[in-house]
Amino acid sequence: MMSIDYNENIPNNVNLADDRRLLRALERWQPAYLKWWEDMGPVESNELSVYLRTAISVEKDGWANYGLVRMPDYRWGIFLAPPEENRQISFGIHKGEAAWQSVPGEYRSELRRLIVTQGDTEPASVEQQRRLGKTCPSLYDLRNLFQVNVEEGRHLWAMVYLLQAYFGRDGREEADMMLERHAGDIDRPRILQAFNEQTDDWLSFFMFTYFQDRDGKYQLASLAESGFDPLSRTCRFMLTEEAHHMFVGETGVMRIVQRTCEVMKKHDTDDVRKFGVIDLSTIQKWMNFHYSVCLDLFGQERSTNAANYFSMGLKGRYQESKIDDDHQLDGMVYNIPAFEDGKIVSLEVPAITASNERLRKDFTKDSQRGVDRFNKVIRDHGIDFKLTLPHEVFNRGIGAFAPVHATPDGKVIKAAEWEARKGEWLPTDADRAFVMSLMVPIVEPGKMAGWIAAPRRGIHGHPLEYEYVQFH
Ligand code: BYC
Ligand code: FE
Ligand code: FE
Repeated sequence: MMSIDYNENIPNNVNLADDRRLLRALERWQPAYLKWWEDMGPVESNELSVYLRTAISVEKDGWANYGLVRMPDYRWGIFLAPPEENRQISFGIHKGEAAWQSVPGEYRSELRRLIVTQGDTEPASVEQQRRLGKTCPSLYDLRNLFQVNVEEGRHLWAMVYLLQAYFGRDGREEADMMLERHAGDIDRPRILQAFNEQTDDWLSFFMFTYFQDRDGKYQLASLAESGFDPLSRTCRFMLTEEAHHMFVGETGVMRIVQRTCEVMKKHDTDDVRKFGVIDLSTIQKWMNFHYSVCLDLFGQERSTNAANYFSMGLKGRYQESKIDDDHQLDGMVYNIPAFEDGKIVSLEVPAITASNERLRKDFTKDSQRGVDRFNKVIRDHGIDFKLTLPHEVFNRGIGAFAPVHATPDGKVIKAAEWEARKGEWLPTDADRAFVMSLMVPIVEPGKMAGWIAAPRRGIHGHPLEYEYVQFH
């Protein structure tokens, strides 16, 4: 029998070599993962060599490792941020106690559920993006797509490590199921709805990495506060990768806006589809869709699950330690939006039940910052148009507004008007067909598709003309 040296194949800083039980579990899981990558990962990518960044350590220069890699040979590893000495639980009823180094028995199922939900999103995103490589706007973008994909694959490894190392048999079963649910599968869909949506064009990809990976940032940051120390350390390292995903999203949307504005100025019109670029109102529709779908990812405004996660010390608030309060929320209140008697109202509820809503607000503030930068590009071209995040009541599937129809500026409307007008606000089949019509692959080094501006600079000091992906 061929045995694989996992110390070679799975770079790690968790002493895998000393834990034979865990090694065997990962040994069983790895071929299934690779099979999943082949079946459900980036289509026809196995023979490509991609200029990838690989984490080789958690130290500052651990990211300095760049090189051409065949993606199936990517060294998916297990990295935890270095332990913080004498770390204490910083919130909830166990505040001040030593952080847990093993699973607290009484919270086992809640903890497992959080890890499974987090883990499920990672391969889901790879599945959603799997066809994009066929229509890349440039080699630079193709490389960035694949960089994001391999890192999401690694995030799955990170959660699978936690399940297999700390949850025994049911953890191993959950690890297997991560590869059995699939994005958009009717019978076995991914857990959260946004991870079942289609991401077939590059405008969707950039909106996804702008908004949906930002949900990732906020959820991971909350889990990084966890009293379960291995989860905290895992998430802290994952966050270093998340920053790049959001960079890809923000600069991607920015470059599309830039190109559209240039063409609008050149031809002095906002009717630019005929020039092969994406008009600003179409970009707005994509934004309306992706932002509203991502708001759903934060769960109900008022949630007993969230209250439990907080009081148990499993999932904190964003930057918990920087918040100036008792970190137990005794007697504290928080205002959440609600829908009562046909009107949007504000309800005061116990703060501990409102942490989903609070995190959603943090996300919205952060999302707005980049939108302001997109609008600056538009303004700098002397164009009178502003991209806006739709109102929180718009197009919601989870929470108080799920049963309500509303316009992007938050006016509640009847179902009939919604049906008649939703095509003004959300991508229609015709819009999707138009955007898809622009998606023709550009694979000549240094060349860009006509609907997107070139990035300011290349990757890791290389010029834009560098062959970031090599075809054999
Ligand atoms: N879709 O009490 P509630 C990322 C369910 S992204 C479907 O409010 P809770 C990434 C809910 O399960 C970050 N169902 O729920 C990004 C519950 O079901 P039960 C992912 C939903 O638990 C890009 C019921 O509705 N990480 O990493 O407070 C690329 C009541 O809801 C949804 C996490 O999400 C939904 N959207 O909040 C790659 C962190 N929302 O109990 C990767 C872990 C709710 O009635 N997850 N439901 O059967 C959590 O913290 C929580 O599960 C949630 C939901 C915040 C998601
Ligand atoms: Fe991720
Ligand atoms: Fe990500």
